[in-house]
Amino acid sequence: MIWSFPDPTRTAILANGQSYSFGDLQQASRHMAAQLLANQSDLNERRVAFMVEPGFDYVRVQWGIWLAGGVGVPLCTTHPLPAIQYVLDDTGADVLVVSPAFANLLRDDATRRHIRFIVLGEDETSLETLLPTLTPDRRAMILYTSGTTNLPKGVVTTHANLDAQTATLLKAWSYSTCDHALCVLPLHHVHGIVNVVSCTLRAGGTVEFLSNFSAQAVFDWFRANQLPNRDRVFMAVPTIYFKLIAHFDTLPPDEQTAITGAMRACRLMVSGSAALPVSVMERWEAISGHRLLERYGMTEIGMAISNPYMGERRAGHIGQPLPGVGIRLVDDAGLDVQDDASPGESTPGDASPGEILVKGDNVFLEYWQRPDATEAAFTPDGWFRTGDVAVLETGYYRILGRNSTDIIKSGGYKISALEIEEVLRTHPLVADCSVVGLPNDEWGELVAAALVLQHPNTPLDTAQLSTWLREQLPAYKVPRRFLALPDLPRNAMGKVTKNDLKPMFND
Ligand code: MLC
Ligand code: AMP
Repeated sequence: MIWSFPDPTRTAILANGQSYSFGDLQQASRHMAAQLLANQSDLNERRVAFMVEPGFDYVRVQWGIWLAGGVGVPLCTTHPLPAIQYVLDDTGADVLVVSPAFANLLRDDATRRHIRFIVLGEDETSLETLLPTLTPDRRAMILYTSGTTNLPKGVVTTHANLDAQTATLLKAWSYSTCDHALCVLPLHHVHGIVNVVSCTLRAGGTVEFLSNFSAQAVFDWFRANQLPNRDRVFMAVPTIYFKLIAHFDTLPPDEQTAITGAMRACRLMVSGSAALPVSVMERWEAISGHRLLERYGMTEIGMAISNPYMGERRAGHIGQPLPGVGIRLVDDAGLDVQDDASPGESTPGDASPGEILVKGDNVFLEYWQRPDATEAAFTPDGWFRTGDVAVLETGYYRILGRNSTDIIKSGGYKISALEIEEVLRTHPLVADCSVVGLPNDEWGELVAAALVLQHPNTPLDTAQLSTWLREQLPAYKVPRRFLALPDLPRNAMGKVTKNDLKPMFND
């Protein structure tokens, strides 16, 4: 999944005040590949996990793994150790590459596992070696996603998948060598990896990295001097636009005016990974002069449906299928709810909701070592079941929700309620529990837990419980609301009725 670049002198990456050309990136990636290969001719899809800060190092490691024939497993830089260990166990990674900042966190673990441990800048040599020739059907990457099972699953994409996912976006959103994109997103998910970094670099544009999101730093970036002949591109989740608006509202009027002026020159601003509230879209348009392009995607499929680059960007809607991506809406019986497969021809009033099914070269290969889950995720004729329910309204798809209350989207992260429940049940004070997502303007959904306590008369110390949870779960999975109940609402089959539970948090 490495592309050839006509001009090696062009700037590929800006990070930490340094500038790196495409030539630098290609050479550094080949050195990394040579180091990973050692004396082998091909990594043959061995898994290489890497916990590397966003920037030049991240990309050279990712590309080095691909050049060497390995499968890249990017680790979240903020996850607690148990969450990282789960990914290392599940992938069976036998090489772990880390930035120096993470060496102490992971060195002992790597030693215990007897896996190769490479600390960037410490254990490196500038080697060149013959690189393997890879066929597009080879596995390239595993990303972990939470689903309707209690443990995250590894989504395996091939080089061909990544090629299709990036090629379709390059055309649909007109990426070019003139692009200068800002990356504020985490680099263990497709939004940051594919849409921001891979697409921009494939087009020959420049990616500038912020190590993590800060509203002021984003506005400073818009206001900083423009690179000559460059167009700024910005992509984020709705929570980030919400936070940018909130910060903008605190700034003095002259600063607001300057930011607004700077943002108008931007080529493209995109929102995705969760539903963009119409109020956020409208307010952002007033501030920036840009009508956000909202699109729909998923770890398993990259991007599938998008509002047009040119043409009406309809608020509250995700747009139309991207070129090369097949989309169907089906009912519970698996029958199409659309009479007409060409979306532009539907009329108001004919919309019936259905689950979105997706087919195309963009669709992932498999869940890592979970053949049953992979089989269950596809229809017998090969359509991927997204679990998202949508309607088609005069040529534009609109998401209505998901067919499972066990999946929560918070801050653009997908979270499995079952995973959090499983951890909560191991706490000595918790007899039973149920986790739900509550609607929230800032986060999309807020994680909330209803608890049946072992000792109902002893008050629950939620601060202590949160601290305990944070040692095991990433911060964004830790419930922000707790509610002690004598019992959980259940249906006749004994299953907790989460839709009945949610309003109880308002009482
Ligand atoms: C963090 N906090 C939360 C939270 N996440 N509170 C409630 N709900 C959440 N989900 C709290 C933290 O605990 C902390 O509080 C405070 O907010 C600041 O934490 P932070 O980690 O510094 O937050 P911040 O940097 O502001 O993070 C917000 C964010 C981040 C929006 C930048 O969530 C993010 O990067 N989201 C993007 C995820 C993403 O890339 N998804 C794409 C998936 S791919 P305290 O009390 O601890 O100080 C996909 C497919 C597709 O979906 O279509 O793209
Ligand atoms: P993930 O598994 O983290 O890749 O998240 C994918 C999920 O994010 C999808 O299945 C949708 O539920 C949700 N999603 C992505 N984009 C949008 C959008 N524009 N509107 C609503 N939901 C979205």
